Amino acid sequence: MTDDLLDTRGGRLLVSVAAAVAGLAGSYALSGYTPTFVVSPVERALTRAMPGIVVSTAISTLGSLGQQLNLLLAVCLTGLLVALAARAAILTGQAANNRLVPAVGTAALTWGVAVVLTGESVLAAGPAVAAAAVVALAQTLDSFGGPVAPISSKRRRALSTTGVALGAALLGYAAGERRSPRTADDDAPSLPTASADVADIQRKLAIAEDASLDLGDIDPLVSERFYEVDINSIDPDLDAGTWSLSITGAVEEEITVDYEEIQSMAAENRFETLRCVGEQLNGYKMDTALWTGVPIEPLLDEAGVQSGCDCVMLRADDDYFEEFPIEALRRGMLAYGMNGKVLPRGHGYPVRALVPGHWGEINVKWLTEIEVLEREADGYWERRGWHGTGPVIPVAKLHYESLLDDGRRRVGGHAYAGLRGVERVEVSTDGGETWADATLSDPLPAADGEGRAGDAWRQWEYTYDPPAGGHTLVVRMVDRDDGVQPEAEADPYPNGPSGWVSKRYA
Ligand SMILES: Nc1nc2c(c(=O)[nH]1)N[C@H]1C(S)=C(S)[C@@H](COP(=O)(O)O)O[C@H]1N2
Ligand SMILES: [Mo]
Repeated sequence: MTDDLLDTRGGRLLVSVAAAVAGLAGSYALSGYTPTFVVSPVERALTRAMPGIVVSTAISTLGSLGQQLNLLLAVCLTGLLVALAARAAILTGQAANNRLVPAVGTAALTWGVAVVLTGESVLAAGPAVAAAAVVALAQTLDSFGGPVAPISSKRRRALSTTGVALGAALLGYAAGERRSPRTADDDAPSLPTASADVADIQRKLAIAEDASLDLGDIDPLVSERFYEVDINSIDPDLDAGTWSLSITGAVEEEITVDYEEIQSMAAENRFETLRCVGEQLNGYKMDTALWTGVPIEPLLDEAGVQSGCDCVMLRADDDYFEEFPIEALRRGMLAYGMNGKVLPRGHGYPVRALVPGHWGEINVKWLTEIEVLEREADGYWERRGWHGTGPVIPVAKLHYESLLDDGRRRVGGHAYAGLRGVERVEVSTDGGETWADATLSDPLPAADGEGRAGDAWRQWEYTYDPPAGGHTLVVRMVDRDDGVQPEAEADPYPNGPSGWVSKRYA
């Protein structure tokens, strides 16, 4: 028995794990945070395999933490695959007494693993070379040691190997960060004037700014921090040049349009609010943007819809799919712009669907296919027990409160009712006995400038003298047909949050 690091089980374990860390870093260095990163396919498979009840509970109780745990699990599993590859190569090399096999074998096996996972044969060189380099280094350090080297030198070699793997991880992380497509909405480039009526966008954004109530830190009428909900943590990274959208299934003629064709159609700029069915009643997954895009109806007519169920399935590049009545899609648009910018990656670049008045989940991002169906089918979330394809449940939220110098209290928030439109917001300071009207922001303008936007929220504010002793504040919204926001309380799962937002002041 020699004193080689690789001759002990612990040494082999250490080197295999170090090779795995370097391998993941090597993949990240070349791919960044995109679907060609080796962890991404594993994460997608885990997301898909996760039982519905776990996902639903994770969403409503853990929020995005559940997703981060899933990503962590995917990182560990992918790392395990690379570590096993390295270990197999090391053991084979030792059995064959061949000094080339450990590193070369690690490279070949890791490359294979990466190709099977991502289908990318060139990018697979990243993890392969990085993992093999760590194995080769461990061997090289071993040959410096020699059979009579003291035990401390083995420890030093173990430390060097760990250090190199961590260094590789840091370098890979830095390189990958630079390669990762930007995700902040503000970083998206402005829409080119050829594909957008920039003057109309500027005018509408200015109107929204003027109409916004000044409610401290809460979002104005055009959200500054638009929420994001994705089934995977690693979003698709699509190329508008090769992207296309097909209308398939029960149609007279299947049609396909590309990005350029969509950009050449008559566009419009629409304010529209999205709300996630999985958010809390007074949560923050409800936002509004000015979207630029084209109406979907003419494309449906061109294809000639012949559905047996008057229903349609939208499919996306992240393997997401949602089914709902085609009627709703006829009012929808294909959006490629958001607040005057090119649609950001996190919100569905290059093109997403917007379906007015419905829960966020059918506003499919990274849209690739509109399949007209013969028969009803469940979408991604419906398979997991959610009922989120219908109209949103109206809500008035309470996100702002401040005490004025004169002792009065000022409260405010957003109210949204989908296509019903917010007509009034009422506030009660006695637990719902009596109600007073809040002040509302002016409605946002419709796409064509005539009248109000059909599917946008409004802000409300109310100032009052807090009664002596405690009191309960309740807020509710009234729609354009005098329909009062449902009072019945319900958790987000499965139909979306319902009830009146209230707060007890001692
Ligand atoms: N392709 C795809 N589209 C998607 C999703 C997704 O995970 N993948 N999430 C949906 C959900 S649940 C919501 S609430 C909205 C959120 O849109 P946003 O991330 O732009 O706010 O997108 C919907 N469209
Ligand atoms: Mo959602």
